[in-house]
Amino acid sequence: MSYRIVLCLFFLGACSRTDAPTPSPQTLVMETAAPLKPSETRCDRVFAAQDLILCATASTLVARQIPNGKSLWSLVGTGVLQDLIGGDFGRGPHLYAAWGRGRGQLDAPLVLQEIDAASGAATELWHFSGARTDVSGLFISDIDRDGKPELALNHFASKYMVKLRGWKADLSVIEKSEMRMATSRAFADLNGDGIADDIIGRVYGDDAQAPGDLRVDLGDGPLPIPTDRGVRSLVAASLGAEASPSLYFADGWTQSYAKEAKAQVKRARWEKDKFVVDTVATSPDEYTFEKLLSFDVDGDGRAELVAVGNKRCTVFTPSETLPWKSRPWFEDPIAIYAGFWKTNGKIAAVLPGPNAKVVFP
Ligand SMILES: [Ca+2]
Ligand SMILES: [Ca+2]
Repeated sequence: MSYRIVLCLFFLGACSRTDAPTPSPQTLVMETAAPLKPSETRCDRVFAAQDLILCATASTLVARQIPNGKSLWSLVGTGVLQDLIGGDFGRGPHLYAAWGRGRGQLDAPLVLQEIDAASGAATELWHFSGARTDVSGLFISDIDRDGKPELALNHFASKYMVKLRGWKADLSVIEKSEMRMATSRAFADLNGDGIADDIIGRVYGDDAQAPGDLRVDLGDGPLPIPTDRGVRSLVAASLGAEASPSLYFADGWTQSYAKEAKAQVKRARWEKDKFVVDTVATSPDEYTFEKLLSFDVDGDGRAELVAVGNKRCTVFTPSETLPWKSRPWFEDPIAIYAGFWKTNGKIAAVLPGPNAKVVFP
């Protein structure tokens, strides 16, 4: 059995393509002086946060220290680890882990934990038992336009409905309304007024046949951004000569994706008083980009666009000329589960699994 199949069984639901949750677009790039050893990432999923390599296998999370790989602590959660980030939203730096359903654990609750990175001591922030306990985004952003960051969890509240729930530093809760299949969510200041705007991408629309869509709330209610079909992933980033972030999104998702969809990245850029949309990147043979990231891959001081497609991970170099030039980074069916580290001044992609490997661009 291929690892992809095993992994799909493990993350039952996470690989069911028709209604799959989009993985969180946020991947932290950590700095480390020592090279990483693949043996340190032989697990189901790997995450980078707070100078730690965090490896999850079933319900167990192991934290190892960079650079010596020494096991620091481990903890046992519920179900499987669906997402993990490091950050500070006014409570000091912590790790935040979201556990949900998985293989053999279809009834597992969704549990959000705040973890002390030094000791592994975990505090439960929230607990939810629903029909579908899948996470489709965990991040720290200003989600209520008050200029202060919140911790935000985008999660399935039922089979098709997705809800964003946020916590302020005092743990008071912000609940946003549910939307069908709103699997991509981000907050970034797209119109340059200094306030983070609410970005919602959907793989499907309001019923089984309706295509997905994209909208941005600049503070005056949702503004539609034209798409061909459903949006599979997105990232807000300032690339090339951009002074403020544009929205980059993988357009074209459809129910018969293998036949009809073509992987493409579009850019929605705010110009004066409207969004202008261009296609900046395409793949010759993939049907979608499942994850979009932005960081400086080659160390030239400028961020590139990193697109994880259904076959490979590709680096696109921003330019005024469209489409952007691309170069493949690595080909792997589990590319979606890669973590990215900076080691000896170079970025490395780290792949988990029985054939764990470290790949430089
Ligand atoms: Ca806020
Ligand atoms: Ca704004």
